[in-house]
Amino acid sequence: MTDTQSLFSLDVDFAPGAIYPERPKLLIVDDQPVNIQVLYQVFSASCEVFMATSGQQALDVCRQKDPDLILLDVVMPDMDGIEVCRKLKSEPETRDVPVIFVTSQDSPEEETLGLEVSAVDFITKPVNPAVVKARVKTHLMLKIQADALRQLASVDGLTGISNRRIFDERLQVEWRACRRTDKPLSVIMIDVDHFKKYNDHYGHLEGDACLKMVADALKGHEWRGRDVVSRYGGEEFVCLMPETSLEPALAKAEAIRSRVYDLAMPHAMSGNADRVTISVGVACTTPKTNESKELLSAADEQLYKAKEGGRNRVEG
Ligand code: GH3
Ligand code: MG
Ligand code: MG
Ligand code: MG
Repeated sequence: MTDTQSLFSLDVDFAPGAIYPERPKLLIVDDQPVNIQVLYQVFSASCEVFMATSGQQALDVCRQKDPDLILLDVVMPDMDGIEVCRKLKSEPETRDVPVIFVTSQDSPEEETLGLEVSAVDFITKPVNPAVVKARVKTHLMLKIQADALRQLASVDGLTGISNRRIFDERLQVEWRACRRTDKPLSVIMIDVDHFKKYNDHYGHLEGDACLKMVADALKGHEWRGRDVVSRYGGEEFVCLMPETSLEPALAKAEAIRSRVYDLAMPHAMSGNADRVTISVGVACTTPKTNESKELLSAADEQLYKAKEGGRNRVEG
């Protein structure tokens, strides 16, 4: 492989659907600029290279740039590579980035310690360009494969929004965060009205298209960074709004309901509306216990009330 070729020019097709980035993002960390220079020359043609000369800078650049792989020096004055790696692995945003240690400390103890803090590989200085390139390529491929699997496991195939697994995970995280900070947490539950009749009348494929339209209407709203919008199952959707009290959550729910109404998707069997409508239940609490499921049950109860009250409405 020459320097001007993509690292993936010898594509091995291990991840169905995996898209190899044209220029994978590589972070090189070393307190000696001359060492960075050596690695930069190996990778600058095939990767987008970021550099850091201290442990703290490495953490900052990693959070900002979201690299696909890190080449990490071990011995550094402020924070050594082992500590940097521990910190990266303890944060959800950075824990999946593979770390390869590059160090002159080549004792078995050092290597063991490196692997114990979840580094994927260990390369000793002075580096051999062909070897470091081959190892980086292998770990980049594994990273891309893992990204593809993570994507498959978190996105709903029909609508492209996150699935229930992600929602349940985020609910746990945000429940704990709001409990710690004494902030309210709101949930909006959405259910398409008379959807069984829709399928029966228009067919299952049209039903699928309808669910996609509803999901797009949800996605199209302005959400805040920590909000989560998921397909909860079947024709049910759910939104999580951390640090949001009942009133703004109700306003959001009403905006969603009217947006779906305004899509005016024909539904001949919907009763009065003649179009696809949704019923929405909203609940809010400031978490005090461990029982996050109570918030979902409360939203579900409100959803039931909206159905009982004649559908195409918000309760909370
Ligand atoms: P209600 O107004 O009380 O909610 O009535 P409903 O008919 O919407 O509720 P019900 O739970 O009886 O029916 C939900 C229907 O949603 C039944 C199921 O076939 C359909 N459904 C669930 N998932 C999918 C899907 O992925 N695609 C399609 N087309 N239909 C689905
Ligand atoms: Mg060093
Ligand atoms: Mg339902
Ligand atoms: Mg329904």
